Amino acid sequence: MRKPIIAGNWKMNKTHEEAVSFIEEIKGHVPSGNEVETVVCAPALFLKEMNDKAAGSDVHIGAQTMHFEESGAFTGEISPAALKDLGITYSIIGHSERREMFNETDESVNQKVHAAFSYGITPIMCCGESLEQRENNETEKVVRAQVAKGFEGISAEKASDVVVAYEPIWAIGTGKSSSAEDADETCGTVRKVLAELYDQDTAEKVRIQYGGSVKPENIDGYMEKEHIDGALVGGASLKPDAFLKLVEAGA
Ligand code: G2H
Repeated sequence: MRKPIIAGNWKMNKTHEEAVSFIEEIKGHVPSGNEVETVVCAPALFLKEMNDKAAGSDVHIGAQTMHFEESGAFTGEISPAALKDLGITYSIIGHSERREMFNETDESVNQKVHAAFSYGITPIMCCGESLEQRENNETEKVVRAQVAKGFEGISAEKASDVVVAYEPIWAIGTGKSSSAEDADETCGTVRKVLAELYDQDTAEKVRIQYGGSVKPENIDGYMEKEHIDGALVGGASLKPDAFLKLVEAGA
């Protein structure tokens, strides 16, 4: 039985004060960590204080990206060692906005997945096709390649701890969500690829989230699907009441 995982991805939103008061507001109301894993992925500048505020609660704080090197001449980057030092235990890796705007590739995603495990960070590894790829019937091919490369060199034991977020790019922040059936079909493809790369048992353990315009009104349709174990949520994760509804739907 896979434990559902609902993660907010705030992207480049909120002030420091808003970030901290969000945690204050939700932390006493999230369902128990036995029912659902609750993660808030926030801008790096706010992580320490959010994590301090979340201490002792069922809310986990995550980064939105990280570098694969521990330290060095990487101006502006976020070190996985620094995240570990702050007690941060999740990071989104290879979000399509990072792939598109910051030149992240399947190869760097793979390096980051390896680095995440070296620093005790659970990777939330994103994959998903563009509108053009979908229209050319390339969804399976694209997602297959992203997953195969992303997991390269990762042992079966570690692989089962990776969270995969399937986010069709055309559904991100556009208000156009993928139908639950289509999303489940592609999440099923991800699981099939994992079974081929490892074995059925490992594939059954990996949690796969759907992401792309998920909101309180449509999350139930995704959560009831066989291969969907949670959601990575952008816009609708910014308001405490909406986020709490999403987490409750996941439980
Ligand atoms: C997809 C998602 C969060 P939104 O990027 O990762 O954002 O829910 O706003 O489409």
